Amino acid sequence: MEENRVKGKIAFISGASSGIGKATAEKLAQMGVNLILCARRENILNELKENLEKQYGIKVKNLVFDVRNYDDVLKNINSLDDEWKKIDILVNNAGLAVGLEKFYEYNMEDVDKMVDTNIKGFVYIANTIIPLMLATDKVCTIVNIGSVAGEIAYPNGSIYCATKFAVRAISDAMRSELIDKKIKVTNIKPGLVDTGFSLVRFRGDKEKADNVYKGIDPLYAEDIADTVAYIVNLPEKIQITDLSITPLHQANAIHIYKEK
Ligand code: NDP
Ligand code: 8X3
Repeated sequence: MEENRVKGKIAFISGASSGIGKATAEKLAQMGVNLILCARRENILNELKENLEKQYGIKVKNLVFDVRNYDDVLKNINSLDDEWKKIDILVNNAGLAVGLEKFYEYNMEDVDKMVDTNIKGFVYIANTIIPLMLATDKVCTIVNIGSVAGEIAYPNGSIYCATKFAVRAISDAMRSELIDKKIKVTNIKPGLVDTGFSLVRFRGDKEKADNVYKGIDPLYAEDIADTVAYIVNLPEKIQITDLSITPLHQANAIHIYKEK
């Protein structure tokens, strides 16, 4: 096995109760990383904490809050003990799509949900954690979960795509601003990953959600978790800036081959 450079470090993962965030928590726990897990669903986080601590002998701290509420972001992160504030790794992952509709047919509640979670919540988390990372004087890594939707906008995905274009823009600016500091910034852009994502997008309609992954062998959350683990475990001097990752038959957000 490759050298483990992350054992004993601290990772903060937003959106850790499902999909990519949950799989990343499991993968990093397996590598001996202590975890701060954030999401709104407390019961899932509690169960995850119990399992990971028991199975891997690591420490887990759960923070139950909505990333859209800046006061709660500040209150929760600032209330961490000094030892927990020494965060080495941030996986800024919490996000969602709601609806797949023509731009002029979106209702503003759904627009607000996507913008408030994927852009504002994303900013609130990074903005609060970066000063903590700078204070540690250690080499830290921020992994921002963007999307292939942040490279090419597809029909009926205007708002979601815009939020992921924003993740890409902010990641680029962040990386440049931190150029003389010890913080690496990676923007991972996954394609189709079979998680809770489509069920949320289609408001619980399982048939519509399953249809997204029909005729193609999609990625799974564990595939992205392995990629995150690879990135954060690199030698200190190596930074992956951008990384698109798709299933075999997906070229980008709009070009997907599906078997009939
Ligand atoms: P899931 O729906 O499985 O997971 C989303 C996670 O985000 C959950 O843990 C959810 O927790 C959390 N979350 C959502 N809203 C909030 C909020 N307001 N406050 C706190 N946590 C929140 O989807 P994925 O794992 O697929 O999505 C993770 C990220 O990956 C997203 O940013 C998504 O855009 C991105 N992505 C997904 C792709 C895919 O095909 N699946 C492809 C490319 C990118 P809870 O509900 O408990 O709060
Ligand atoms: C999620 C992948 O292609 O459905 O970001 O937008 S896609």
